[in-house]
Amino acid sequence: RLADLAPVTTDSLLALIALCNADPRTDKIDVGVGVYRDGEGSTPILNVVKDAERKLFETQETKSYLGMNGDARFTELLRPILLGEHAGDRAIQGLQTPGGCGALVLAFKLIKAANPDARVLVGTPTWPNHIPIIRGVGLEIVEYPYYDRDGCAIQFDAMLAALRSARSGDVALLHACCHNPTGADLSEQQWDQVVDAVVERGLLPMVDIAYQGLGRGLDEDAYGLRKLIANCDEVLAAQSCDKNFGVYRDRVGSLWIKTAAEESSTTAMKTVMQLAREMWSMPPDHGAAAVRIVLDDPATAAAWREELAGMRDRINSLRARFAAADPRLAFIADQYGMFSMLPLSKDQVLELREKHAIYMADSGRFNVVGMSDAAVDRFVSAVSTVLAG
Ligand code: PLP
Ligand code: TYF
Repeated sequence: RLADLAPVTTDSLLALIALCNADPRTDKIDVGVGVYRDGEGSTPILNVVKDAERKLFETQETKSYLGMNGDARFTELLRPILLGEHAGDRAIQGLQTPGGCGALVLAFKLIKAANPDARVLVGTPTWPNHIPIIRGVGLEIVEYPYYDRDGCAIQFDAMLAALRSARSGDVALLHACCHNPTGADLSEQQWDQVVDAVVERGLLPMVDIAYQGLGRGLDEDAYGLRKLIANCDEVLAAQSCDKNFGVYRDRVGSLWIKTAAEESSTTAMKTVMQLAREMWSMPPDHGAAAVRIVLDDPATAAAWREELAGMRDRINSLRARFAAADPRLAFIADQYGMFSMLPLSKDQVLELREKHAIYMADSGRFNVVGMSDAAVDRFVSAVSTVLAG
């Protein structure tokens, strides 16, 4: 019976939003969930997106069905942004999905359909949502060491050794940039070695790219993905526009598949559409339509790149500010994207919550761009106090 269902552990990041909302203290700081906040501490809609939505409202003539791959022009316009020099390769095909999450589920379902015995190699730590998504699809997970939180460093040799000892056909889940939850990204040189290991072992690379443009830049953040594409016959990429267009709740993303030939990619695409049909049939239109309108005009596309650079610059300037404020936070300046991980015990995280009204994940992960400019000093001083205690 439904009444006999076992209790579930909820998404701890989403639970943290509710916990912080319920705190009556007016100076509370929410550095839990990953949304960009500006100097005033709010998450505004990008100007280009607001304008595109107005245009959409005024010009859209129908809401009849688009078809299973969603807005094909949206994926076509994303192609050069994501793929760079590989944009013309028709053995790489993409389709619109409900957010990066939709792309991840589809990708793992596709893997399960092609090779039910494939194991997924997942760096530790990774984005907590990866685990239930992979398990939900029924694939086995094998962890590889990625980041030593207390040493504030990537465990690169151990990572490489783990990839080199994997089974041919295993899947290597890799974060393209702005690693969530650590902010610790591979250097280009390290990417080159990872690509070599993936090729040598015959692994299937599965790239999660949810923050393109928020780290070093649009092209720089796609370095690893493009290098994999250049060297591997088969590559999967789950892409999200939710962060770099600030359209989180509209659920905008895409899945990209490369196989050795256009024909087999088309078959893989058809398989993926069949899988989508079993879940949501077609992705929601609104957010992707707004993104398409922005990218379809060179002037608004350039304006988006500027707004994106503004978000990136704010992230990096806050990183520099944390690093300058306390030598124990110096590592934050060498990392990218919205997150870094503080070497705090769970008790220290709770102390920040209870004594200082600062809400971060139990893991010590915090959103570096989660607070207003005015709150930075209070945040740093609370963290320094707790670290010293
Ligand atoms: N992958 C990573 C690493 C993320 O941090 C996120 C964040 O939401 C996603 C995928 C999914 O993105 P979306 O919100 O578009 O589903
Ligand atoms: O890690 C984060 O905070 C973002 C947002 O189920 C997020 O990626 C968190 C949980 C979730 C979906 C998105």
